[in-house]
Amino acid sequence: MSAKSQFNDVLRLMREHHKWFDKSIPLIASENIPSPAVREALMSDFGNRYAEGWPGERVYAGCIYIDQVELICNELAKKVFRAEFADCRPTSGVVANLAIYAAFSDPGDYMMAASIPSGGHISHGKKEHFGTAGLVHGLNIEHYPFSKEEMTIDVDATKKKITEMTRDNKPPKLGMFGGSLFLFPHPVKELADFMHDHNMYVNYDGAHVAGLIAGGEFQDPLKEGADSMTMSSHKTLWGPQGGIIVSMEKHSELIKKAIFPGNTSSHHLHHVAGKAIALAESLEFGKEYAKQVINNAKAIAQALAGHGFEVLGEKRGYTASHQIAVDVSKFADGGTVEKNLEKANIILNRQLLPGDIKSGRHYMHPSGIRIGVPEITRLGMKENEMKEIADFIKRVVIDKQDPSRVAQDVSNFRVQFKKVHYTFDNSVGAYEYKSLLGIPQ
Ligand code: DSN
Repeated sequence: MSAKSQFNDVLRLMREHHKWFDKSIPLIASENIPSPAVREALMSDFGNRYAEGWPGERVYAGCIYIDQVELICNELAKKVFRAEFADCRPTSGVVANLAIYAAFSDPGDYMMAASIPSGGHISHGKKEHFGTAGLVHGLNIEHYPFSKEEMTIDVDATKKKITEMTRDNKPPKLGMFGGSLFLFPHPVKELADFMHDHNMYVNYDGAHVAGLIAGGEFQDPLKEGADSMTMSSHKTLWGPQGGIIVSMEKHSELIKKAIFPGNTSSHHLHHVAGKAIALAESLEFGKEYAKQVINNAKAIAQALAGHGFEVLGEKRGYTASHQIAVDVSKFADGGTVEKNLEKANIILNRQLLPGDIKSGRHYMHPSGIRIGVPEITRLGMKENEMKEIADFIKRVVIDKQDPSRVAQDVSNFRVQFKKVHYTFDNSVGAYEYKSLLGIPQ
């Protein structure tokens, strides 16, 4: 195959991807659709430059405009997250977590975190599972005791575990809250003082829920006692892919050094511009959006439960966040369900649920699926649409209808939802392909 035909293939495949998402229902909990302004930032020349260091103290020339944008970005992040200090340079949530590990711990130290089936993220993981914390920073990980019924960390059992670890000469240095399967707030205010009294630092990984925290509709980790909060800039917060750290001022110097030179060189300046735009949108529209996200997540949970699905967290109203977890094992394994729904243009991911590893389930065939509503909410969908989506899911998973038939109905349903909402300018379609080469869509 010639280089020119592969060049053309890439351009064609990107257009195909846009067309597909334009007629699909995107339900991946860790994704969102950025505004046209964020997409414009990603196309700018900022992405071709270097700006190592802090604004005004760069290692490179050529940063006059870049510095101004980065300062705006940090100011906005402080305002949005009600923080004394913000640094928008981490290039991802994983890099943000690595910077916190470097700032607050040494290799060989112990960290408390949630296990993957209890919602923890790979970047909090053990070395033997190739998790970032263990593999890259050499941390030893101990998992929080977790209550499946409450779908959150068990406070009393955690205090007992920290006490025992301290007694056994394995005192934890860092408590990591937050994660990827994240239905209800974690007990930061219940545990932060206890952890500080045990000489621990407390970080909250708000990758998933940053947009909800920005809108004031989830917990407020820094107020509740966390030393720092790491996050992704592209999940419920609707920016470009990347990371942000916010903290108290007293930790700022440690964190800055841990980010540069510790964990970044180029910090993807087009993404910093995009983060600034997303944060400005969040300041203006974030509260209304966060409320609707949570209402939508509750509505889809109720509709699915009404169809006979086992939605986790029933006792607590299924969810207080942007996502729900569904045990689909009485119909098929999560991997099969994910694949069948994808054929119907309903895009979500399979999910390990608490107890899955113990019962010998592989992550390719877990018992669950995870459904997130950040992207469909940004497309303007509300509670009624959640019922329609639950019907589509039932038709594929329970009624075993031909997914291609459902895909047609999904495509018709999507016709009314082509624009990004909660932004200053949505003149370009959400998934409209804008070609610099003048290639028609
Ligand atoms: N693993 C991703 C998720 O929660 O989907 C986040 O990095």
